[in-house]
This record gives sequence, C-alpha cells and structure tokens, in this order.
Amino acid sequence: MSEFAEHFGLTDEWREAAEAAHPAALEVANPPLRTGRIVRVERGECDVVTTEGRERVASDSLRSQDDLAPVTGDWVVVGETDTGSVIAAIVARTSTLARRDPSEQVIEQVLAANIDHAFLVHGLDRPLRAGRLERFLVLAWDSGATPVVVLTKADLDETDGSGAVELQEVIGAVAPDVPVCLTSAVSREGLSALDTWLQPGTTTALLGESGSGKSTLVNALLNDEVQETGEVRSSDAKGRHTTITRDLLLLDSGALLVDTPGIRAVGLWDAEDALGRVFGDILELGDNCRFNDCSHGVEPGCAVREAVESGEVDVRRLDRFAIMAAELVEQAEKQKQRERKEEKRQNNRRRNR
Ligand SMILES: Nc1nc2c(ncn2[C@@H]2O[C@H](COP(=O)(O)OP(=O)(O)O)[C@@H](O)[C@H]2O)c(=O)[nH]1
Ligand SMILES: [Mg+2]
Ligand SMILES: [Zn+2]
Repeated sequence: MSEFAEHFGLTDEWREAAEAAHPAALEVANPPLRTGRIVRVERGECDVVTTEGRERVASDSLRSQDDLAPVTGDWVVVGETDTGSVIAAIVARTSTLARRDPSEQVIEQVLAANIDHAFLVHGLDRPLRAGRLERFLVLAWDSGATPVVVLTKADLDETDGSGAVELQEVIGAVAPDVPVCLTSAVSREGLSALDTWLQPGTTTALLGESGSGKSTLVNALLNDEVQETGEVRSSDAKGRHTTITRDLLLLDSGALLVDTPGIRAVGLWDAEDALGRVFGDILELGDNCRFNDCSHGVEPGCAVREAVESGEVDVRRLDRFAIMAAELVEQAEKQKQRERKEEKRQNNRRRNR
C-alpha cells in the first residue's frame, strides 16, 4: 500500500498548523516544504510520511536550539538543505507521552506525540501490581490520551475466567472509570472490541511491561508479523531483537498504532494533575486535614488516615500515592536546581564574552 500523510491522520487542523510553521521552517531549510508525520526515529534520522510519500530525513541539529527532539507521532515540516532533506519544524503537539528519562534523573523523555488513546497492556500470565498500573495510568492521563486497560493472553487463563474477573475487580478498584478489555492474540478473542478506539485517523499507543504481549497484539491487529516478539530481557545483549524503535503503524482500518519497548521504569514527569485523576479521592479527603501541608503520616486531625482507619481508603494505595507524590516533588526540585545551574552557566558565559 502506498503511504501518504493523509493515511496517517492528516486533518485540516494539522495542515493549517503545519503551514503556520513554514516561516520558522524556512529559517532552517529551503523549499519545497512538505508536511508529514514521523513514523520512526533512529539515531539522527527519521522516517517521515509526507503528502508526497515516505522519505528518510535527517532530524537536524540546527533546529535543536529549541530543545525539542522529534519523536514518533510528531507532525513536521520537511525541507531541503545542501546535505539533503531535514526536519525543519515540529508542529506543536496536542499530546505527549513522557516519562522521566531512566538514565538521566532530571530529563524528560518523550516516548511519542499526538496520541489519542493509550492501551495499558497487561498479560494474564503474570500478577498485576496495582502500583504499576497506577503509574501507567498517571502517565496516560498526563499525556492527554485516553487510557484503556487491555488484558492479553486470555487463552492462557486456566481458571475458567474467574482469574480475569478477579483481575478486573482489582483494576476497577484502582481505575473505576477506565474501560477494561479481555483479549487473546492467539484465539483472537476480544480483538474486535478494540475497534471502539481504533478508529481511522486516530493514534493509539501501547504501553506495558516487557513481555506483556504488546508486539504480539500489534501483529494480530495488523494481521502481519511486523513487530518482533518474544521473551525479552533488555539487558541481554545476545537476546533477540525486540521492540527498540517506536514505529507508527497503519492498520487496514485506517487506525494508527505505536508499539513501545517494554517500559521497566515508569518515572513520573511533571504529572501532578494526572496524579490527581488517579488519586482524586485521597486529594479530596486531604482538603479536610487540619494542616494544609499534611503528609497524611503522623499529623493530628488527618482526614486521610481517618479514612484508612474506617476502611474507606486502602492503606497500600495511600502508600503508593505518597511515594508518587514525593517523587514528583523531588523531580520538580531537581528540575529547579538544573534550571538554576543552567542560568548561572549562561550568565558566566555572557560575562566572559
Ligand atoms: N498464549 C498467548 N501468548 C501470547 C499472547 N500474546 C503474547 N504472547 C506471548 O508473550 C510473549 C511476549 O509477547 P510480546 O508481544 O513480545 O510482548 P511485548 O514485550 O509486550 O511486546 C511472547 O512469547 C508471545 O508469544 C496471547 O494472546 N496468548
Ligand atoms: Mg515488544
Ligand atoms: Zn492528612
């Protein structure tokens, strides 16, 4: 099938936004300018599907002054330089899936952009950790995408369905308003229910632990073995290649999918509001604590601990909330330090000129 930007979700809005970015693009590159969407990012290069077709372009260092690295899902303006085609401008994102970079504690890592739905994928062959699910939920809400929990490997359920029901109860307690779908890539059970979200021109990202069945699910939806699958250990250099790039893939239905490499560490980045969506009840209860800055620990008059004692709030959930909230405070503090350092550096440089 030939590929054009029109198939990858190009709407009038995106077209107009891209055209508005033309003046900025012309500072970096020459015409002919064309609008496209990034479908794959590799070191220094991207595959972009433009209104002219698919092409490989340099992600360009000139443009990087604005600190924005192109990611899968981005809408971009491509133009020409002496050394070939480059991404000359990135169109403002409507959503970004981001986490704290696991290698660098104070850097945000954007996983994908312009995502409508996030499938939080969990395999029935392993225990569900509520804390993990909460993290993925926060990540998804924070991105602006709508989360859906997708349980995979239903064919492996030996409990005659009661295991899945139990799991759905656990998920319901953590995320009461989030839809849960039970699927199997092997029996193809439940796959058509995903059509609710996999609508033409919409983009869905798959998130979840390594081995949860994301790539297998993608292949089942594509009816093709595009993504490599298998038991994965990302530290296992000799192990087979698994998902390392994040590709934007086009389904026959016209829906778009982004498979992501198994995420082991879901460090939160700047996600206070999203935290409130997952732990809204605790935040609300906290309004009734005697102290404004109550940590819901040992302070007297703590409404949250009262709710724990009365059984209204699960104490383990409160613990997980406290950990994530502390993480966000710590991250914000580090970010501030980093900004101060950067400011100092720039001031010094100016003075030494
Ligand atoms: N029985 C069964 N196995 C599955 C299913 N989905 C994935 N798997 C297996 O689970 C393992 C991990 O799957 P993979 O798609 O690579 O997981 P990913 O790391 O999330 O991309 C592989 O061995 C798959 O064959 C399923 O629906 N049923
Ligand atoms: Mg995979
Ligand atoms: Zn309190």
